[in-house]
Amino acid sequence: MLSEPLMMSDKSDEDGNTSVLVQTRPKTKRPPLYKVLLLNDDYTPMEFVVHVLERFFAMSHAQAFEIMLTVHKKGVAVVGVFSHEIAETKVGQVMDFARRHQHPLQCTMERED
Ligand code: TYC
Repeated sequence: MLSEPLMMSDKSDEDGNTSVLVQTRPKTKRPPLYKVLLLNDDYTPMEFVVHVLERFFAMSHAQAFEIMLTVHKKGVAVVGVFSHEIAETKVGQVMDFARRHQHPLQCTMERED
């Protein structure tokens, strides 16, 4: 939605004084979105990463395998875009799951511009 003031009228009275009525639109600023990033490392098994993507990011096996390979080759990939609260939850779930399985997998979040 536009956030600039909306000019409604511009009238002058009997003395020639002008007044401007300005209606500002209600500010409905959307909250920022956050990218959840998965980072490559040399030790986490590929199958574990695929499982993480299926389990926490609702990806199909084929989708999960593709993203896992992207991270493996490029070092990092965006695995989803969420509100701050959901992104934090996803990062926490992945980090906790990796830690419990003693894998060094890293997951972070980054504000979208
Ligand atoms: N590089 C890891 C390996 O060769 C696989 C891997 C992929 C690890 C993606 C982390 O986010 C990751 N076993």
